[in-house]
Amino acid sequence: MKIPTFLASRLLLVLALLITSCSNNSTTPTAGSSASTGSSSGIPIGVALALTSNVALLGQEGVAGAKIAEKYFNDKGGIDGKPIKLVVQDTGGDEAGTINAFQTLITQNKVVGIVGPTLSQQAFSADPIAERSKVPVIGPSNTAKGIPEIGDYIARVSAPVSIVAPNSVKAALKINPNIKKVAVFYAQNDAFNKSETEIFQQTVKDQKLDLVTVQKFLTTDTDFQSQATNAINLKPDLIIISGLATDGGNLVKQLRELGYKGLIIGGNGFNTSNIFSVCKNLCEGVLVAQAYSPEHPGEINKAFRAAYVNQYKKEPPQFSGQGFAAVQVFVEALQDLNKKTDVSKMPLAELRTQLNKQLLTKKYDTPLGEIAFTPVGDVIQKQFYVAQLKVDPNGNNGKFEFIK
Ligand code: 1QQ
Repeated sequence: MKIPTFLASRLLLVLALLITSCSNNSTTPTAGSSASTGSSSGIPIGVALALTSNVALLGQEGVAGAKIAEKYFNDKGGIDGKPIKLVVQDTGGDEAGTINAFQTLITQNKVVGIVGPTLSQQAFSADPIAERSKVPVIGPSNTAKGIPEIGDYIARVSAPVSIVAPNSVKAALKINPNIKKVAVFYAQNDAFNKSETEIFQQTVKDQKLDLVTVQKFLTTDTDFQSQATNAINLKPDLIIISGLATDGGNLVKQLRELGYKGLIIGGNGFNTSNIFSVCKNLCEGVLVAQAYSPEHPGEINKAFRAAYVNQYKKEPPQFSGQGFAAVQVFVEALQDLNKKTDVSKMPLAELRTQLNKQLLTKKYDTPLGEIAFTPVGDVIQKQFYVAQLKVDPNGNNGKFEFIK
């Protein structure tokens, strides 16, 4: 069929008008107005953490804490009667998956802010996307140097390696004042582990100890025989490992199997009870510094701990405490904003910007204790702890025992 030219151009015009009216949604989007979340289901807060891959051992604990916070604050009335709704996107263990998760949360789920990602390695590539889109991010477990400095919209509730890591070296020296020779291991393909090992190595020097060797590995490694043998030959009294749960746990196991008897410190990547399934009873005695203690006094930690124990039948781990605190920061900042303007009616872009400003100005009474933020968005926290892994002889049950 031949269409006359004037008709064809009319048709094209109608088509063009149709397309623009569809894409330029005439109402400005507000929090919770997206089709996927729906205003009736609550103000959407994004969670971008690792639910799959080797990093899931760490990421799932963050999600568990965030979900307890969602229920806790909604039971208390949410944002002046309006509930919040967590939108969880799995990042997997790498950067590409994290970028995807961030993009989906920002453009499709239209979240007001993002809790995530799990690793600093992922944060360095995905946070700049949120920064460019002006979406506030709260890192629940990113501890490498330089995270808050990624941009104005990036903050964290996870205290940096420079503050947390030295505590475990001091605890090791208390247990064994005769430590002289120290061997350090780190995963060289991960931003957090590279950052953490710098602090550990500096602490060793500051304590006037002898750093006898620095051994490198990859977070994907399973065989550590050559590095472990190299270190053991130098007869260290203390071994310090910066790795993630699976590689770090396997390294501990192989060091013990090769006969190393001295103290071992694991960095923040060891901070999950999932480590027990990797090194079983050979995890016994490993020291790990903590930014959370289940024993922390105060109502909110009591409620968080009770909810966690009730659901998981064990004490809450640090990453769950931090996941809770990250959601709490968004909720309480939203509550404050809502006193001035109804946040559910605010245009989304404006709400994201206001929320980002608001959250940096407050103090929060969290399960981690009282926290606040520096102007650049780093957490200010007062109390830190050191725990020692305790495993029953058959290696099936383990726990983090806090050192007094
Ligand atoms: C980081 C970390 C990890 C161990 C968190 C799971 O501290 O990547 O910054």
